[in-house]
Amino acid sequence: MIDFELTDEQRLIRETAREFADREIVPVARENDRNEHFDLELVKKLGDMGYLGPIVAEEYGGRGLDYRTYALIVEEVGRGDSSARTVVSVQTSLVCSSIQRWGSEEQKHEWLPRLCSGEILGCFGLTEPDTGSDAANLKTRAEKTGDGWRISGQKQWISMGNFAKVALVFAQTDPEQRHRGLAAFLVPTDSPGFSSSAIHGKLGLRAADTAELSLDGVEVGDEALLGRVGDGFKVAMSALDSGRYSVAAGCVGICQGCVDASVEYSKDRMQFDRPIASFQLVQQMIADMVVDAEAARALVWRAGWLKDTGKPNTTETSIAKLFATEAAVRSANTAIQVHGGSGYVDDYPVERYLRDARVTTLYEGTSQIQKLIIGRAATGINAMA
Ligand code: COS
Repeated sequence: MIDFELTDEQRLIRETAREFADREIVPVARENDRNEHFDLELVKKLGDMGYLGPIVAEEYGGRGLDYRTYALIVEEVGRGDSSARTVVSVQTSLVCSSIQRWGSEEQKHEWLPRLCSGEILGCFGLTEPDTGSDAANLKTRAEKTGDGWRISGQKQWISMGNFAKVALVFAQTDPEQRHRGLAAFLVPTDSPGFSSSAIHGKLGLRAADTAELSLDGVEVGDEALLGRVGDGFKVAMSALDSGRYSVAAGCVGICQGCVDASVEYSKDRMQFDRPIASFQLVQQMIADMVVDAEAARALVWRAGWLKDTGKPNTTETSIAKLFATEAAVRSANTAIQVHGGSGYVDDYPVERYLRDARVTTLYEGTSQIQKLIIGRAATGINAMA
């Protein structure tokens, strides 16, 4: 049975993450956002805390935590700053969890300890300029050479792509086989033919690095293959089962941050000789945010419980991701309303919450893709076929 009571260890980990976020993330979030600064000092601190691979087994340098405990950490980091949360999510859920699940012993020992400590960063190269929702239809090609592979193609919207030392690259080996021809490769980013360029002008996540990757005849050995040829789509989908969960947990943090900021502001702000928190219409906005935060958290914990108990969870993860990301956008918008004009400038975190939340209904599967996954499970009919 699902149990909402946290263990003593979970409570301690949550409290530690909360203090860490308040001490190390919140004070630098505004300047990093203003300056589009990818904060490597903060990345190092995240690594020192063990937040860059908490669900990885201890023998590979992780903390061996379960998914529910992971969500507690991600929520607190997400409350602090979604750009920092992106580092945790990409490194842990998209890169480390893929290597842990699909990698050989050699690959796990080669990459996981350095990724978990934050010594190096990884990135996840699935999306392409012409391939987003229809992930199986990607154009990057991997051709067999004598003792390895030659990879060519473009990847788009890749978080941490300018800083990563290893890129998990998805490529087609045989277009006739469609998704069953895909393969996943662990590509060192200093390989000849590999280059990246930064994407600027984003609405939010300005302190997160986002890149376009170019692979021009990049040569890798057979040992770079993660899983077998043909496993690539499953590697990607299983990574997204973890990644969507992490995004959802981060959005719980945004929802909670909106509640906290709005409660504090509305109790201080006086109008008509009383704090605006005493007005019913303001309390209604706060109540809506509280309900969103609580419901999103419950859905995330339910998905985490399914993962921890080894039960199927793709649909439940999509439900949590859909609800939590939409709730974060809604709550951030409402929180600005509570703050009035003050909410429109970056003296308070709420305008950044809105800008940062907005991408979460787009990436790692749009809200529409999540609905199609949920709709397919409900009806038994695949609207994407
Ligand atoms: N874990 C492991 N394997 C999975 C899986 C999962 N969560 N989900 C599907 N698979 C497997 C299926 O079992 C099937 O295997 P077989 O080839 O052996 O039959 C295969 O993958 C294809 O399954 P299916 O045709 O049902 O595909 P899906 O419906 O799962 O995928 C969508 C289609 C549109 C849902 C998928 O492409 C998707 O999620 N798109 C969005 C991509 C995305 O999120 N992009 C953002 C990238 S990160 S910014």
